[in-house]
Amino acid sequence: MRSIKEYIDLFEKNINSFVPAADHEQSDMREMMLYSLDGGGKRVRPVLCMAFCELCGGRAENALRFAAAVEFIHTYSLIHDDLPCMDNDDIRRGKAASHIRFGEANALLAGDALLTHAFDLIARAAEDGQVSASAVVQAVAVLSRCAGMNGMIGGQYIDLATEGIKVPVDSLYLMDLYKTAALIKAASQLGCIAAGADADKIKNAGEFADKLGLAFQIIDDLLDYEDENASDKVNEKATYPELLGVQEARNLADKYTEQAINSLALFGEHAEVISAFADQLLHRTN
Ligand code: GRG
Repeated sequence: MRSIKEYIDLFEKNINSFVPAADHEQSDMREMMLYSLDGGGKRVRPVLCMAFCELCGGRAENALRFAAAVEFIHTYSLIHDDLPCMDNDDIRRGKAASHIRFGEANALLAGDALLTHAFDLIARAAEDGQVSASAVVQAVAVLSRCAGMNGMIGGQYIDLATEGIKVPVDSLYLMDLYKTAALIKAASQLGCIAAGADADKIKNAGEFADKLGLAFQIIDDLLDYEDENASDKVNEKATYPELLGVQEARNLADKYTEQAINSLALFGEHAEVISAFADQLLHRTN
């Protein structure tokens, strides 16, 4: 197993090569896609994808296209999430959001292009012989479900539908399981799939990711809670610190992280790279 930094370095070295060159005059699209992909993200999902691949006996290099596919979908979701019709944020990863830099219509298209190209990347992983054709079919099924109506998009729908409403914690749990944990689950499971892992390992990776995703969203809420200008406040969103108070919310994030780590038992001692990463995300400051 490599270190987290080594996974990030491997990913950063390859990410640009995964953005398609334009066939004709729409070449600005490549720049728009790169602008958002390059923006200093933590690369949580690619790290998990590559680490789970190695944990299941595969090579991180063979999971790179799957890892990029998930990061492309994550990046599209951030571009669309920032649009005025969604969370209406002007800044993303410390720089102008895509729609501020390129205009709303172009931001919408850059997001669409990232989403669509994610599936091209997955298909090409088999063409290059990095993974088997059956792994590609499995990966498409997992990623499209996790990113779609019963995954990330469904969670975003609940998020928008409940703006201004003081929902119970149970609803928040469900919303975050869809909105945030689903894509983290796809990343973890795609790593296992790239390595040709069995159904038990894929299932356990999913259980880990559900809990990690919930803890991740609670920390995201806590970090936002300390930021006066955060869109959650402006949009009157219910969050864990709003509903439970800061300490209770933190305790819950601790509890979910512990549960996530416990669900790695099946993977043996090498899983400690992923446990340490979960712990690092629990204590992050951005
Ligand atoms: C289809 C118009 C349209 C919109 C879809 C799907 C969607 C909008 C939004 C997805 C919901 C979303 C943005 C969830 C937030 C999850 C989350 C905590 C994101 C931040 O992830 P990090 O911290 O970001 O990993 P970095 O910048 O580090 O990559």
